[in-house]
Amino acid sequence: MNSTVKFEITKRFLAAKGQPVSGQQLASEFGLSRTAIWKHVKELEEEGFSIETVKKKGYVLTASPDTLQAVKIDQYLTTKRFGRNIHYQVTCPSTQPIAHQLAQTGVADGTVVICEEQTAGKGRLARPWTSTQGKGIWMSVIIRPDIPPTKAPQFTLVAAVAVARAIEDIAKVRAEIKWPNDLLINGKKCTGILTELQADIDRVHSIILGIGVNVNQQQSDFPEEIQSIATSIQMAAGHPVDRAKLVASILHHLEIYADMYVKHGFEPLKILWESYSCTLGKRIKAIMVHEVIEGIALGITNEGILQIKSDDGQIHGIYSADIEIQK
Ligand code: BT5
Repeated sequence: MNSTVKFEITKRFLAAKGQPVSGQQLASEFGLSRTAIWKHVKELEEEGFSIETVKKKGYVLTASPDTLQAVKIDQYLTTKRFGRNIHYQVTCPSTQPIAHQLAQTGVADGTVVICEEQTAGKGRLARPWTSTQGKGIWMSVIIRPDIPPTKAPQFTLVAAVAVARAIEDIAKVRAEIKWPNDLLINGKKCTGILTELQADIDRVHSIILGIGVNVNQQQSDFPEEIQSIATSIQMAAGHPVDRAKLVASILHHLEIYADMYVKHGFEPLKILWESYSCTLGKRIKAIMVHEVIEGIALGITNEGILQIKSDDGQIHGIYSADIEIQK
């Protein structure tokens, strides 16, 4: 859980919002010497926190680094379970394999693996996912719903709605959902979702929900090959966005919607999903591994299957594909 002594002390500094926190009081509260408290303060300074010592009053936190360590997210968390256990790393190849390993050790529902930079971030079908240092949200959420594996793919849609709601709440920017796993702002991709599964034939053990959000990149931060298709929330909002606040909001909505889905199925979420969709009613091309289908996107079923009506009037159910929206 998010609760070492250093975590609790930092939490106290953040909650004080620029007011002094007494070293003596912290020492007696945590059963530590004042020197031990001072050592924690020095460690925090090394991590980029600015802390001033005010005589007879205590320590004042004047600035904190723009990072996604557990304590930064925790100050905004409103959830019961999601994000109450956060594994943070500055850099890692990908948060997905770390989450897969943790899931096998039986960690709690809603455990999060998050980092500042991925050196080998991945998308679907082993495609690369660019994860620039300190500019985005690169996280995997471990969810343990009591559902059969056939009901797992809808979690991509549930997560898409949660992220769209969070972007709207925190940045006041409207993102649209492109079935199945992309969020677009002004037609360009700002979020990708990768849903992976640990299951046996009739029961899900864990869903590893990989969520990548471009938050504070400028266009030049993206590699050339994706500059014309990628965007960030900052590029649309016109100002930087607090990533920790956005993570907390994603987890808030994700917990609500995941619980709703497990309890009531996809139907109540479908209306919400449709309200964010930029796919429905459009002429689209669905590109699958062995087949391409063109037609009008009619809607999604309660199973999350996209229905396309091709020119010959036939209705096709698509489980997963890359979608091109035609002009
Ligand atoms: C996705 O795949 O969109 C799923 C991305 C999931 C990323 C998260 S980050 C945390 C967790 N850890 C991981 O390693 N992954 C997950 P797909 O639909 O296959 O889209 C991949 C395509 O998006 C690439 O082929 C590029 O064209 C494009 N792309 C790559 N990086 C991008 C970025 N940062 N922003 C927008 N588009 C990008």
